[in-house]
Amino acid sequence: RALQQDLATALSRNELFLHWMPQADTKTGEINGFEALARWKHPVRGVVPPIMFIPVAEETAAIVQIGEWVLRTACREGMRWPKPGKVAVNLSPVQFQHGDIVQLVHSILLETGLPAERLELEITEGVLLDDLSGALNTLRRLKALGVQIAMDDFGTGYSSLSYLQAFPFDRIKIDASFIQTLSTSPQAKAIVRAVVALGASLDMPITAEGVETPEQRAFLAELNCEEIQGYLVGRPSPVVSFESPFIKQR
Ligand code: G
Ligand code: G
Ligand code: MN
Ligand code: NA
Repeated sequence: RALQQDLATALSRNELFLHWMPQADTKTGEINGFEALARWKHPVRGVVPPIMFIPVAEETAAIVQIGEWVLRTACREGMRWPKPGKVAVNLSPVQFQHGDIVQLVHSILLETGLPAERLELEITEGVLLDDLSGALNTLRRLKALGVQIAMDDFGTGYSSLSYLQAFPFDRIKIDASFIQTLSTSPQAKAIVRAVVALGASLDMPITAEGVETPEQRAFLAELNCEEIQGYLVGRPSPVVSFESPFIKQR
């Protein structure tokens, strides 16, 4: 059977669940919040990673329902955390084209009781590609709800700089590929340094993704990069823990 057909029934069969990936203050190590990552427990194939099913869901527009489920479930679970951390949720460009994403976010915040300022929506440049003015209008209305908007995967696509000029993002997430080559690539070092400086001048805090080593963290702390995410902070997990791997518990 095709993945596509199975995906159509995945939601009604309760096969989707969330993993959470912690995001920490680079210097103090304090856990600021978690990114929701969709997982699909396929009855035959086992857990299918999102890089395999999100693109399929986007082609069939199943992502609209799946995205709604992720948003609602993330906000609900976030309300039950032991601390009121940031709830970061990925939005697909397709969710911007179908239905009213602003109305959806608004109603899910009301329904779950999650304070708007705890929700951070991560968008990629794909959102801005074919209808820039429409997308900017939607982003402004989302921001008016009080939610935070982050530019995800920064540095990997096309004309990201013009998007930073066009919209006041609350955060920039530097793509993991730059962090993972820091130790071997002087170019990556220069790019990360420049992006962190850019974020500081634009008043957009930076999250570095894919941080795996203490050396990478030290480099980022030196640059005053605000936040880190990656295996060094914690792996994606179904349960959240606010215990920092950097702060000695006593
Ligand atoms: O968890 P993993 O690193 O395998 O996720 C791969 C990518 O899949 C992530 O970088 C993220 O952009 C995307 N992804 C994960 N969950 C969601 C989701 O709920 N919605 C969307 N649109 N993308 C997601
Ligand atoms: O939204 P985005 O596509 O950036 O989702 C982040 C994904 O990147 C997660 O699903 C996770 O699997 C992956 N990732 C995050 N941090 C690390 C890391 O430190 N090392 C590796 N290898 N993968 C990571
Ligand atoms: Mn993301
Ligand atoms: Na990313």
